[in-house]
Amino acid sequence: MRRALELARQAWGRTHPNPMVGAVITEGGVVVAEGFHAQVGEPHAEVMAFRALGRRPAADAVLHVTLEPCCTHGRTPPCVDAILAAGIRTVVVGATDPNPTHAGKGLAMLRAKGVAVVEGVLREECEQLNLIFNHWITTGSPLLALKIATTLDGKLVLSPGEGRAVTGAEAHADVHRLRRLFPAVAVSADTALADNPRLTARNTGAESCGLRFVLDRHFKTAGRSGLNLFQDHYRERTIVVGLGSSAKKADLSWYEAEGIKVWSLVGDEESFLEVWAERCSQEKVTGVLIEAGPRLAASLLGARSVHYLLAYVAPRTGDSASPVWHEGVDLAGWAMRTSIMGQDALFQGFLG
Ligand code: AOF
Ligand code: ZN
Repeated sequence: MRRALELARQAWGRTHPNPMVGAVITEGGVVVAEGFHAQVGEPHAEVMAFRALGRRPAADAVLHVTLEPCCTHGRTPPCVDAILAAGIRTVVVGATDPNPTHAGKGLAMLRAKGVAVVEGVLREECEQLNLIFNHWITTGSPLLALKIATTLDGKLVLSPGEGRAVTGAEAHADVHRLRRLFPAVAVSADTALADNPRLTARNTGAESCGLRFVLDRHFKTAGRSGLNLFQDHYRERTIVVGLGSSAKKADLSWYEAEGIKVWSLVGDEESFLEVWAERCSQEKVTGVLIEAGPRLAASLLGARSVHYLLAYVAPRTGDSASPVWHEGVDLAGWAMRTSIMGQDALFQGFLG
């Protein structure tokens, strides 16, 4: 199952709206074939493994798959049929498919045909792998994930002159991994203007870029042709989202002339994020990673408008004094060791 998970991850961020799935066939405990689901419309992981095997499986062959095999005709035929046709008698499964049209039915069908089914192997990892799919397929709306990087004293901004990055190299790489995973990334207009981000994934491998939302209620990015989001070679993936009621004609025609997409929403300040999420649902955007600055983060958390939180915490202090810390203390320079203890992060080390 570990190997099947590795295989599934080879399609990291490329299977939307489908899940990532990996499959391994063993005979006598030895791996004889592997497969994974590469992208929507392509064969499922199980079928890829059967193809890789290229012959009838041995009588003792076991299929290991990270997600329950499907039992309905979607864009591709049911995997349960392929498994039965191949004569596989034992199937080991990681997670149950949360898709309501499957949701345990595939497992029941296999058992009804006398196939031995072992479920829940590395279940947590197999479920976590598809957190976007799991939300999308059960709600029909995008998983809104908020990413924040704060200092130990909860600030999102460092003291002037300390540079922009709050967290270190590993956390930074992790954010790029997430950008690769999510079909879309969002920032506020304030962040777009202040940081001029690119929002592409580029830490390892080839650069990739999903949809890039600029949450800009009053279209204040109009005319800012110097922004990377408006001028790099992924600019057709940038969408400026604002309120139609506060849109000036001149502003909207500027975006149009520049060839930048605009979603001019019907709503008000209060319903803005909700209406945006609804539009995402219509456009089949299954998940959005929101890289928020202080104001957007506070409003999203306050209104509980996001489903998932990624909070990176750095061992240093922010731009103003806290009850405990002076501003601008950098513990990272003091050889801190970080450990995760249940839900808490521990920073320990000698203060140099
Ligand atoms: C599997 N193996 O590798 C995947 C599964 O439209 P389709 O035919 O691609 O079916 C999509 C649904 O099938 C998807 O919503 C999910 O429930 C399941 N995905 N199932 O047995 C796979 N990708
Ligand atoms: Zn399938």
